[in-house]
Amino acid sequence: MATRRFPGLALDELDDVEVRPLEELGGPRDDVEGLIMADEPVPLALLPKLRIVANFGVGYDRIDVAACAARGVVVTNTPGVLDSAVADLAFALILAARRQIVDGDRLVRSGQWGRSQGGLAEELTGSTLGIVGLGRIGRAVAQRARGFDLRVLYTGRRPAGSDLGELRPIDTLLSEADIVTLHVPLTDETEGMIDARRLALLRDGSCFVNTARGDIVDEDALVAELVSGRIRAGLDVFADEPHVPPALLDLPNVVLTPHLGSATRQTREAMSRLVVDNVLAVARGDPPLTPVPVKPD
Ligand code: 8YV
Repeated sequence: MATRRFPGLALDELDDVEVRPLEELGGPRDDVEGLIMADEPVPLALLPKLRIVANFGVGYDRIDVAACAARGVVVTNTPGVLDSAVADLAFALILAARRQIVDGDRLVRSGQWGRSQGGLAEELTGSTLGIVGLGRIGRAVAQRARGFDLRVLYTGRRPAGSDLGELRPIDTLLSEADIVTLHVPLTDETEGMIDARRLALLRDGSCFVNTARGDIVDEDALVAELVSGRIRAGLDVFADEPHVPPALLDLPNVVLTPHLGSATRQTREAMSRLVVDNVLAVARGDPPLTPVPVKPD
């Protein structure tokens, strides 16, 4: 069963796939052995014969992996194939917010160009980029930063001395960077990690970008900082998608996108390929290619 029609031809390699949103499941289904979905809670009680949950995405914060493991259900995700797309979008948001691209677009469309060109933006080249989480996606962001001559600071488990930048404790990174971009998964440790106190550490005029998960940030506190006009932001993710805090909608200092991080044709097709390869492996009785690790309770 797939909760929606995922892109690409790979899905056609699976026989007998029913496309049905989980909320339309109705009752128990003992004919479903594989579930393809995008970071949704798994209705284990309704799917007694389930063998694999193949998540279309790298983040799996809404899947109870331990409960699945206890039932013998394998959970897989799609790491690696979306790093470039997400890093590209992070830079798109950085450039859009920093160079006032959306504001400029509005100015042109409203016929105001000529009367005004808008205020001057802040240059990206040569500024300091803080990467919160130097995992696969964070590293792809750091590599792109080289082309903009950015000084890179990062938090993460990698030892100091990485050639991609300078390791900093998170509070120091937030107060030193001109641009902060989040690339940690949503976990118990990272939920609400960027709280009001940490947001207050951001420098005046700095730019905050989130392509990871909305719940990593105290959204109310972020909205308050943006309403005050003290910082800029590029936001692709929100705490309660597709709900976006109404206070953000008219702000000129925030660029909003609808969770587009992995949304390129190439990446989404690669994600579908990996999803299907995981399902086929488990169907054959082989180990899955990219299983999600089960953490001990
Ligand atoms: C979504 C994502 O899975 O990989 C992730 O963690 O958030 C995205 O790739 C994708 O947008 C499908 O909803």
